[in-house]
Amino acid sequence: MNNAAEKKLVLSHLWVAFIAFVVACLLGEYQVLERSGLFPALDSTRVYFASVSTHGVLMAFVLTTFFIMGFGYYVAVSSLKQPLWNLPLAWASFWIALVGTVLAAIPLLTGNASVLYTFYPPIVAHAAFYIGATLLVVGSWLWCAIMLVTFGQWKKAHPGAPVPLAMFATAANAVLWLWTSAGVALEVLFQLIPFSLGWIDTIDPGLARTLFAWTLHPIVYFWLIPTYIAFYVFVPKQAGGYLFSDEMARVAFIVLVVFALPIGFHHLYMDPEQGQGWKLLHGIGTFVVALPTLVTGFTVIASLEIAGRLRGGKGLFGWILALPWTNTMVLAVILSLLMLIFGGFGGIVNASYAMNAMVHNTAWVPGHFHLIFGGTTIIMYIAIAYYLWPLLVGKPLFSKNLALMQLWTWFIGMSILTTPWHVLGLLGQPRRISTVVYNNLLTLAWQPYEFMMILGGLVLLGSACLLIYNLAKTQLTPAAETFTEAVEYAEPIHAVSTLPEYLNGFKFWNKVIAVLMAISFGFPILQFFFMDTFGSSAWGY
Ligand code: HAS
Ligand code: CU1
Repeated sequence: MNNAAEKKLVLSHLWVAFIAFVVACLLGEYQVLERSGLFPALDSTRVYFASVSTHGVLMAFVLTTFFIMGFGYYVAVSSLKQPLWNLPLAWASFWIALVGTVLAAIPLLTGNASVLYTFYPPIVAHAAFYIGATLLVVGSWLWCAIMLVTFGQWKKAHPGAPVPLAMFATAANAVLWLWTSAGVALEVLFQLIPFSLGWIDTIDPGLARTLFAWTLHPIVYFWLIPTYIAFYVFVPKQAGGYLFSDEMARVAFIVLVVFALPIGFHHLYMDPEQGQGWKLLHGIGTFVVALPTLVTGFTVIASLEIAGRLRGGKGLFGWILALPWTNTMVLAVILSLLMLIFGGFGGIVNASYAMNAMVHNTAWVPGHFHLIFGGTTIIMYIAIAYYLWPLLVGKPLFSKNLALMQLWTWFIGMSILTTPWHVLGLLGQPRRISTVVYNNLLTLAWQPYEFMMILGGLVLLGSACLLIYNLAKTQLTPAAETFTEAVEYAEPIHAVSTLPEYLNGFKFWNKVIAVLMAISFGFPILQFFFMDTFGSSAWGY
């Protein structure tokens, strides 16, 4: 990418993402301190829930959306080697999303939107929160349009040619996000905004939770796709090898997109508003969507093995030691995969209908998603930042050692934070509570784990600060010499010269998604319009 204007666009997005990230890490540490009950001066239910709502929104919506948009622009321009379609629209999208974020932040920080990042009614926030969140989503929709138009233009100019894998996956994410966000958009526009403005007196939480479940599963893959893009298109090259299979990667992205959507009821297993048959159907789909992750694990580890052997690694596991562990991208992928083993295992436990009863609404669930989102997913966002920053600012990374230390501390901190969280869940600690001081016996049993979590959070906060320091220093330190490195995308072992259209575009898959969504959500949503609903009154702020 040579154009300074495009680099500025990408950097602006990534800075917003990482500033949100570090603020959210600070809030996270406050939360484990407050919840532990060990510091009576901090005790405050009101501040706790304002903080945890802000933390969740910053991590799950602001960090992710801005990172995905910025990275998407970079991939589009650098992999397709063409200027971005409609730079002014991209800036408009940035500002709309940023204004939305600020608008939502005001009620969040003043305790008027303590509804957590899932904002389930009947708890209700100040309308500014929902309107702000809507603007963030509208900004991201413009990004989707830019990605898909760019994708289409390239295909038109190169008839029959395979779209570069990085852009194929980015466009897949844009398609996924348009489908994904429709559920929550319906909920916010027709239920939450009118409710928070007092235009309607009651709300149907069952319908709201169903619409949110439409969004809640696929959104996690919207967050995950940049991580998988790095796995496939950066890691093999950085490790000194080749991508094991380009086609397999496309299949994984397609299955991820198609099956992420019709399965959200695994978040509603313990809810009363949907029947068991529908839950079972969604449960089966959930196991299907674990497959692309297994395929991804296989392909990435195979690519790493190729690299390890090319570097002289011998024997069954000797190739692992031969990998360049001091390359930030390679270290990050190893740590990411390690966290995926247990993070994914936790997901499979959650997805198993009967076992879900054991862990639902316990501390196990935040344990699961901090490990697989904060760990597996975010460590690759960080690795992408270390890789792109020098290319964006035209200077070498300020300190590679600091970066390696930061990745290790992120991994160690996340392990210290999430292992006790899982255990606490199995011990029966509920999630979403502002204090763990229940009665003497429970408090005693939980306390050692609470200590560990405070320590884990502290390590993570330190690690996040190291990241920001390194990125800021990279950008602000005057360059000693001109920096000429360019982005390098991995080559597959077997180059692809032609591809069937269904592996090179999404027209067919959109139709499949439409059918699957009609089957899996049609009746469950329509039923609400054919039954007597009494609705709930507002609760909260
Ligand atoms: Fe999840 C709840 C099921 C993946 C995020 N999940 C959540 C929530 C979030 C979240 C945020 O079925 C909380 C929502 C809320 O607040 O209520 N999740 C799954 C399943 C998967 C899964 C089946 N989740 C994710 C990802 C997330 C994420 C990815 C974010 C990025 N999740 C659930 C369920 C719930 C849930 C239920 C509801 C719980 C409840 O009751 O509320 C799957 O995609 C996971 C598949 C992954 C695997 C792992 C394969 C392992 C591999 C690693 C191999 C590595 C090796 C090491 C061998 C099966 C591929 C190599 C080493 C070297 C050195 C080379
Ligand atoms: Cu899910």
